[in-house]
Formats: sequence, structure tokens, C-alpha cells
Amino acid sequence: MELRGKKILVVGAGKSGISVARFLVRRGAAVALTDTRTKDKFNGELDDLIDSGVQAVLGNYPEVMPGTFDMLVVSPGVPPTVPPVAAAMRHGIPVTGELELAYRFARAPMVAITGTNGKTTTTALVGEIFRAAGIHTLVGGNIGLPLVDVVEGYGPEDMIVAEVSSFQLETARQFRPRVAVILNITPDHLDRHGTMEGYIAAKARIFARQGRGDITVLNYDDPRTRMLAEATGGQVIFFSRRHNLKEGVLVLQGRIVVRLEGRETDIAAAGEVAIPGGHNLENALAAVAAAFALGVKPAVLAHTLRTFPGVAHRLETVAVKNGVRYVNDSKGTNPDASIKALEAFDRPIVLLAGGRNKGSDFTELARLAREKVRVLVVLGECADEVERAARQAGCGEILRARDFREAVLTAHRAARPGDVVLLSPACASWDMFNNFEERGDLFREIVNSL
Ligand code: UMA
Repeated sequence: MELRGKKILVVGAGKSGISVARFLVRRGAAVALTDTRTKDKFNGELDDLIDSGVQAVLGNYPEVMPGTFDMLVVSPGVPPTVPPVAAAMRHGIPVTGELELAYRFARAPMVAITGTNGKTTTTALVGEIFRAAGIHTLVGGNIGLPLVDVVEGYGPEDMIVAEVSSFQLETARQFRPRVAVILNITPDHLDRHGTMEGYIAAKARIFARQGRGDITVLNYDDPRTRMLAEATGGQVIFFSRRHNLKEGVLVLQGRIVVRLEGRETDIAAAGEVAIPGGHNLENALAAVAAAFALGVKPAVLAHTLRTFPGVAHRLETVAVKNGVRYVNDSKGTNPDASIKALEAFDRPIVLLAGGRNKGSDFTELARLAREKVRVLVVLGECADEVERAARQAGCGEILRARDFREAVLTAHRAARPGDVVLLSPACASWDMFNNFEERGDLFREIVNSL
């Protein structure tokens, strides 16, 4: 892909857009960067880009007409319906995204991982496995490190492990990872994708270009991902924690086993997997499938499963105080993720939930909360909605908080020794924070100051 001299508009000046703009400047493109945020909201973050010749159009979008730009690179969080993107599509100007761009410049083989939940943990785990195998490995993507920043530093002997989101996949065209993993698909981001079909179609783009020699890892236990086996051109490897598959990665009498091409390979006991919960066992099975298929030895797999501690903001134990365990699951940004978090514990839970609703329904979460949650502290923009669902489900004690700090302190006061105080909001953080990391960091900070 030749970028030198091309007029390129980058839409969205967040993490992804800023990295893309830098990349394009390095490659000699004439770059414009636009964002609905006004200049005063950036704290000088764009200064070096502007100094290097990037034209910043802030507070409103520039008009996109035939001839004004050769290409648009759209940030994942920017929907394709915004005026500049819609105009580009109308005028036949190519529209791409950071994932596709990075892919075009990647020289190392890639394992790409998506799914509604667990993709960050699985990506980090797969990365850890390759590193433990002595391979120079880049771990990036939706996990928080834009691939364009670093992709050029990895050669054919190395490995790229990328977390990819449905947003990023929307603009994927030639993207063809060596291994594509879909962990699970449950309702999320419906405000963006419109329908469940639209969301599944976006996820399926991960393997749309796969063919001979490529591998598609799918969850057999999830009917939505099992069905996708028919749609891929890659070799399917299923994983399952419930079924005795003839071929695939499965749990057999408490042990993780790989059954492929008529051979059975024992990896480790399921109980030895260090990350907690049944959903994390699924993540571990998916990771084993991807890494085993690329030749990683069973001993390396076993060692990493036993030692990998998990990811920050994802069922992360931040402290144990007076017998109360404080768990930061700020990345639980949809009801399904929070359901999995509740299921991971068999002790009474004080749950902090609420934030910005992304179009989800809280009924199922509330039903489980009635059984597992002793005290529910609701917070954020959709506190009313969460509270209503909880009352309808018959949850016990429900408390309200005015702000985040008060919510954590309320949970702390309500907790008894033996309880888990769990921040798993089932909602996005954008009503109070820039991102879920800030929310989780503040939780950790408040807990540590108790
Ligand atoms: N903006 C506009 N117009 C819009 C919407 C946004 O101008 O219509 C601007 C905002 O003002 C802001 C910028 O776009 O300045 C934000 O862009 P973005 O939302 O794409 O976010 P980035 O900071 O670039 O981060 C993105 C991913 N964010 C999203 O997909 C929402 C990050 O994933 C990712 O880590 C990062 O790129 C690097 O690849 C986060 C995420 O929440 C973790 N992902 C979702 C998820 O995991 O469920 C998909």
C-alpha cells in the first residue's frame, strides 16, 4: 500500500487515530485529523502532530468531496454513519481502519482474537504462551496498544497476537490472520451494529479472507460461534468444556486434552488454570487451540496456564482487607460479562453496577444477582434502569450513590468478612470516565486508601 503523497483524513483523534496519524506521517502521507472534540479538550496531545504538518480539524468535521481526500481512516469508536464517512462512501473514496492498515504492513504471522467477552484475557494469555516459547511476540490491538505503532518491528520469525473488536472488523477488507479465534457471541454493541445479525456479521469478518493453511478456532459450546464453522475457508478447530469432541480441544475427566488428526495430547488439569471461573477455562482452551496449532509444545502451554495471573480490570483482585476481597472487573462493560464475573465467585457479593448503558437489557443479570448478590450498589447514568431490573427480579438490599467514590465507600461499609466487593458495572464507563481503565484505576486507588 503506497501512502506517500496521499491525502488522508483520519476520523477520531483518540488512541487509535493519533497512532494512525503518526504512522501516516512517517510514511509520507498528507494527513488531516478530525474529531468532534474541540481543541481545548486535548491538553496538547496533538501538538507534536500539528508540528509535523498534520492539519487538525477539531470541533467539527471537514467536508468530504470527490478529490479532497484519497482515503479515510476511521477510528473504531466512530460509526460509519457520521457525515465524513458517509460522504466518502457515497463518493467512492476508500474507507479503512487501523487494523486493516496495520495488517497491510505486518510481516509476522498473526493470531487474531475476538468475542464478546474474554478477548483481552485470551489475547494476553496467548501472547504469554508465545513469549514463554521463546518467540518475539507483539501483543496489541483493541487491548490498548494500536498495532500501527509497532507492527513494523516484527519480522516473519516473530508473532503478532491481536485483540480485535467488531468495530475494527467493520473496516477490515484484506485482513487475513493465520489464526482467527472467536470466543463467544452474546448481545453487545447493538447500538452500533443495529441487530444481532449485524453484530455476528462484523465478528465473522475476522475469517472472511481465510483459506487453505489458515485456522479458525471456534467455541463449540456457543451455538452462534459453532454455526460459523460453515462460513470459514480456514481449518476449524473447535474447543469445548462441555462436549466430548472427536476433534478439538476439550476437557476430559478434568484434564485439558487436544485431539487432532487422530492423536490425543494431554496438556494440564483444568483445575490448574490460574485464572478463575468457568469462562476463563474456555479462554484457556481457546488459547491452547491457537498456540498448539502453531506448534507450541504441551509443556510450555501447561506452564503458562498454571502461572498466568490474568489481566488488570478483569476479575483483578486489588486487595483483601478485613477478610473482604476487593475485585476490579471494570472491563465488565455489558451484562454478560458481569454475569460471568458473578458466576466466578461462590461467596456473598457486594456488587457495584451501572454506568452508560450500550443498549443492553439487565433482566438476566438481575436474576442472577438475586441469588449471588447480598448488596447491590447502583451508580451512573443508568442507575434507575439497573435498580428497576433488580427490584423486578426481587434483589435484596439496593443502595444508591451520587458519585463513584461514594459508591465504593458505600460498598465497603456494606461488606462483611468473607464477602467479595465486586466492581463489574455491566455498562460502559463513558458517563463518568474516559475509559474503563480510569474507572478501574480509581476503584483500586480508593480501595487501597481505605
Ligand atoms: N469521536 C468522533 N466522532 C464520533 C465518535 C468519536 O470524533 O462519532 C472521537 C472522540 O471524540 C474521541 C475519539 O473519536 O476523541 C475516540 O476514538 P475511539 O472511540 O475509536 O477510541 P480510541 O481512543 O481510538 O480507542 C480505540 C478503541 N475504542 C473503541 O473501540 C471504542 C479501544 O478499545 C482500543 O484499545 C484503541 O482504539 C486501540 O486500538 C476500547 C474499547 O472499548 C478498549 N473497545 C470496545 C470493546 O472492547 O468492547 C470495542
